[in-house]
Amino acid sequence: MLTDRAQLEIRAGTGGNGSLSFRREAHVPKGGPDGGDGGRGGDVVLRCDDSVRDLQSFRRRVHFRAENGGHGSGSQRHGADGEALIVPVPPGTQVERWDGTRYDLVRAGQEVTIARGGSGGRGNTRFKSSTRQTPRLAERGLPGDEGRIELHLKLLADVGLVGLPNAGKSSLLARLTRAQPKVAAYPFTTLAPVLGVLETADRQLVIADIPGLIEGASGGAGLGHDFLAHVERTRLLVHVLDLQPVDGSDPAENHRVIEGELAEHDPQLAELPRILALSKADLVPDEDAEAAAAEWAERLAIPVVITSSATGHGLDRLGRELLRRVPVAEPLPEAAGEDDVAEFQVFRPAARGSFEVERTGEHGFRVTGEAVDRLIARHDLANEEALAHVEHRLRRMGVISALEAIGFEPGDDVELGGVVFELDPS
Ligand SMILES: Nc1nc2c(ncn2[C@@H]2O[C@H](COP(=O)(O)OP(=O)(O)OP(=O)(O)O)[C@@H](O)[C@H]2O)c(=O)[nH]1
Ligand SMILES: [Mg+2]
Repeated sequence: MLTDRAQLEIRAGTGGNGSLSFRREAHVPKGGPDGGDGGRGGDVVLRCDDSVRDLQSFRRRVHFRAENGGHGSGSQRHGADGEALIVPVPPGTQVERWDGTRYDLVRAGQEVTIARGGSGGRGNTRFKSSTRQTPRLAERGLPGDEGRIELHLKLLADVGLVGLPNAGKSSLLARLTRAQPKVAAYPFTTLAPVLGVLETADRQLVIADIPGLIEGASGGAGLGHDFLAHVERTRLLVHVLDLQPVDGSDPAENHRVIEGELAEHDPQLAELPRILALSKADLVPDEDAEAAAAEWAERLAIPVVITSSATGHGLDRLGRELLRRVPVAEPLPEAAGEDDVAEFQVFRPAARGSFEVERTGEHGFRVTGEAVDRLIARHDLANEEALAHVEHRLRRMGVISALEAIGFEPGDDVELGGVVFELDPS
């Protein structure tokens, strides 16, 4: 059986810290700064891989973390970039990211960078200037993207077997492919779709055995909606119709019920090409089966195949019809980028430089905004020089004057990036 939903916890690598270091040479008491930059944290990438058929492996493992960037060190050595973590997912996987962005991974080779690694911090070498010969500050690396993603596998089958419960769908799949779905003499034996592959020398056709549909499925009866969602992406349907149902129901009425539910769920399903497979032919006299087939062929003007999973009658012909009528899939176009994959535009955070200031008490203020948060995350505020640098940057960004405009005075408490500290810009 196929697991068709999974939730994963994703975390891209944190960037490495920049290094605070000075050259040491025998004859120079104190050399210039030589701290290298931290490396970038690794990305987490989802890759569509057709050797993966389902989401089963995500039952055992839900945490996926990419490598952190290495820290910078003296002698201007940069930290190594963290390696990306590649997570293979089966074709047909729909992904929803924590921010609501959705991706469709349909064909082998498609990739999506689902979480970007954090950038590395700059080493103190980069802070050297004519007025600052011995910078005693270096940046910290930033955390990478992190969050929960949901995977939803809509089976990517070429052919869907549809019909009422007990019609003989699983039996047909077992005869046409190497799949071994459960078969039993009662309805609702198959509770989740099962895939099988019909193989020939030069082609593979994926066939999905869809659990039995019932009247009202399109309105949600049974597990109707879930099952019908699986049918959506097939390219051909085999309607499996029992020639002589044990419950004594009328095949024509049964046929009408299934077709009605398909059309009700999605009018496009009504447009999919079809083959009618009359099942369990071994249970009725040959001439009755022939007569029924002729009648259906005239009524529907689609191929009608008389089959028996018990004797194997008609199965070769059914296989040939499937191969003939399902078009060969086009190969993945070259250089397919992420743009081909994203169903929706990536959600963009507010402009980088923007921030908001607010008063939280008589001598308390709060500043929020992405750029400010990043600035704070970058620096060790216990380090005097780093703090002075941060204050300088806040002033340049206009944060200090915005604070002053709402009554801030040097020495007041200010919360920046979630940290409260006394701000005394000189
Ligand atoms: N005699 C005979 N019995 C068959 C044939 N095909 C299926 N059956 C029987 O019909 C019953 C139902 O078969 P399944 O293949 O499980 O039917 P299904 O359509 O998958 O049923 P659900 O999974 O419940 O929707 C079983 O008892 C099968 O042995 C056939 O060609 N000849
Ligand atoms: Mg079944």
